[in-house]
Amino acid sequence: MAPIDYIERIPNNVSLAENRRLLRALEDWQPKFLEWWHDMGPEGFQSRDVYLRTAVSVDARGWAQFGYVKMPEYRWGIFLAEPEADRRINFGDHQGQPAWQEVPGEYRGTLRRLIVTQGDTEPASVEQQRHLGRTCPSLYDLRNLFQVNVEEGRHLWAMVYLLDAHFGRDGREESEALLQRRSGDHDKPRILGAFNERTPHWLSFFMFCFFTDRDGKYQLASLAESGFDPLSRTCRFMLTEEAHHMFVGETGVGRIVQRACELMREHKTDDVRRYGGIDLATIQKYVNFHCSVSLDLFGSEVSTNAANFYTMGLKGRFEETKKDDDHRLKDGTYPVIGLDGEEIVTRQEPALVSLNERLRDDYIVDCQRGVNRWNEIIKSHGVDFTLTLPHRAFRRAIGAFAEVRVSPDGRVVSQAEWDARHRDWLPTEEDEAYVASLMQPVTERGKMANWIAPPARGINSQAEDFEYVRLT
Ligand code: BYC
Repeated sequence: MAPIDYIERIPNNVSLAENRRLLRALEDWQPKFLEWWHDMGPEGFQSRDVYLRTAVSVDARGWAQFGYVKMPEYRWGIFLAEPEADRRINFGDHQGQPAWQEVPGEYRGTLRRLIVTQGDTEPASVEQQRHLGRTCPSLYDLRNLFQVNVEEGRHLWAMVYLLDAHFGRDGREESEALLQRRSGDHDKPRILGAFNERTPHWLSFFMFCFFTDRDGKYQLASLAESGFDPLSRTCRFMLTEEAHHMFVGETGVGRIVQRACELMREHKTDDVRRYGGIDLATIQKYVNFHCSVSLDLFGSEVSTNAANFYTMGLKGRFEETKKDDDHRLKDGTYPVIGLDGEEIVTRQEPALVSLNERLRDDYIVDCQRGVNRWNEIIKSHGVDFTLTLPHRAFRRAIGAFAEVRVSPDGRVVSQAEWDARHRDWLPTEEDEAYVASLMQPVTERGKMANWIAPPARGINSQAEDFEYVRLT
């Protein structure tokens, strides 16, 4: 077990005190991070006590210590999972060689770009969610939002550590740039598409946590396989925190679905908007939107970038070491969907260039499991409605389907049909205005907004009326 040193200004389990140069670089970055947090982090609430979980060690039990913390005083730090003795590179051209403890010179630029792309998403999500506190449906949800936010902040620290520790001056410049780009900014946007979208209300927040954080899970799991050991250990620890974010998303949407069903039964109608609920048809449109945006985050179906990341030993497959093949993939093929004129067809492509699509497959299976659980809730209320994931080609901006219009059930459609139907498939301005109209803050202990059911249990087994955020 590696205890975390909380005596240092930057809590860590990487013996920071012994590395004066790195310590100086991070101490130089810390006030800039705090400035960014004040400017771009959660609006309001910065001086409030929030019941947060803080990591105190990186073993199975130690990363969950609960207590009241003011967000700017959260102990953001640098925690790597325990090293594995004699770890090897498990795939690609360097398979079998000892894992790298230092950046391999020939892959420096590629590795840096991967770390920067990952790092950029973390502050981006905090920026996207910064106004949500004002309209929280309950203190329970407000606390969960802030937990997610501080942990995304810590994930930024995790990537900045790698940049500062291993990439010298370039790394320090990239660390600064991570604080300078802004989600949705015309001139200096965040790197990946989904992180420039708005998260204007809590329905989109829960969908983001379900769909977009789950991309985080799959990308981090692939980077956790990296032959560059510090990246692997960093991502392994980040994954423990990521699980809570997906829990927030899945249970958040599940509670909205539950409330819709309750209102449908109570009032014997599908039109729960009349009673202040979010109807299932509207929820389906948000599923379509957030799923398609998140599918883009896996990149093109056929990608030489992905092949190179793999061959170089920098980014593996999901659960690489559990797979029973040669871990080089020079000969195999993989089924990838693409376009043949107006038809969507499956082709066998070389396995190496198909790695983005393979990861997207793993992701879709995982999303479907969550959607099935939402459908169980619907079924348990005797309601005849099934939520579905949109076809993977629906509304894509990256990859083979970027130039065509595809319906949620996977038909290539004409522009005329798209124009006639897209309002049935995606949230309209009216839907947005309706959902926004529901966003009135509820901050009394134990109370819940009318459009969402209460959680099944409290955080850390706290009572229903627990004061998760002290507002006075
Ligand atoms: N938007 O070969 P291609 C998370 C670019 S989420 C904009 O298709 P590649 C989190 C691409 O960069 C996880 N641009 O794709 C969740 C490339 O640019 P260049 C984040 C895009 O490179 C919630 C070009 O298009 N982590 O942690 O195989 C809250 C052609 O690229 C997009 C990572 O993503 C897009 N969607 O794969 C908080 C892991 N997609 O080279 C946090 C690191 C592609 O032509 N990143 N492009 O300039 C990667 O592994 C890869 O960069 C990608 C793209 C999977 C993203």
